[in-house]
Amino acid sequence: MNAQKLIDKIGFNVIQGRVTAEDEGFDEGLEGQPAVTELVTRALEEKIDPKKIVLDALTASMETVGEKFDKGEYLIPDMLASAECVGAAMDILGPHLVDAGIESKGKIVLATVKGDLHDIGKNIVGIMFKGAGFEVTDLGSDVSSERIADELERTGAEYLGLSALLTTTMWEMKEVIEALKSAGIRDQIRVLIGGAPTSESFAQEIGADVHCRDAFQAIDVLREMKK
Ligand code: B1M
Repeated sequence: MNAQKLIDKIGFNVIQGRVTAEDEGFDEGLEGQPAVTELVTRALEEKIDPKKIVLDALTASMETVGEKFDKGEYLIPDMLASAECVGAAMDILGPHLVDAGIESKGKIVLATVKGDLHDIGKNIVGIMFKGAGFEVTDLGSDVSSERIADELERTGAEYLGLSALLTTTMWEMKEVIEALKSAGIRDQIRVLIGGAPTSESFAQEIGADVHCRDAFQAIDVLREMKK
């Protein structure tokens, strides 16, 4: 199978919510056919760039899942099944995204903001940061601004990565920045933000340091900041 076909097949199976060959999937008649786990393993064996798998297969297919949810074709459990596929794929891909030295390159706290349960993108970012040698404290999702400020003080981290996927919760990022100001630590922390509804202009508007389009750009940004 050529590389593009394999990428397309991985994406198709994420949309179908099929982690392994035993899974039925959204459509009928797929049971027994290779699914995300088998296909991602094969893609690595065939030396397909893990970055291509993350962006062109996993991220792109989650866009389609979102569109299907918008149109009412998919319900919450269908989105969750696809989310599980991305998690399973990242378990396999994680070690292949590592280029770490032994020495820590710095500390970063990561969180999806309060009211927001979307954690797939943030988890990918976390895997990438760890792989690049940063010490990551991942606070999970639905995290309050107070807790984020406390954890930054506790860990002494110099970077904060915030994620939001909802147009309603993205404004929580501003609350976090205000909380850092109140705690008197804003000047010591570089704030990176990401998530589908966020943008460069939004980052400027709320006083964040930088917007990251995806996990790979986030790594470039962090490395650039270290120089
Ligand atoms: Co929801 N959801 N969801 N959802 N969901 C979206 C976001 C939505 C766009 C779908 C749609 O309608 N088209 C829509 C938001 C609409 C809006 O706000 N305008 C939506 C909605 C409406 C909802 C609910 C309100 C549905 C409901 O209950 N009626 C509800 C809200 C729950 C809540 O949070 N309070 C809800 C729930 C869920 C599930 C729980 C079922 C599930 C999440 C499971 C999970 O995360 N564990 C889910 C999912 C899976 C999605 C979609 C389909 C996929 C999101 C995703 O994982 N994308 C999503 C549709 C979409 O995004 N197109 C959708 C893949 C991921 C790799 O990309 O997260 O963008 P992303 O991360 C990228 C970059 O953005 C960047 O790097 C990542 C990797 O490259 N990045 C960062 C992200 N964070 C970063 C942080 C950084 C740097 C870069 O810091 C340094």
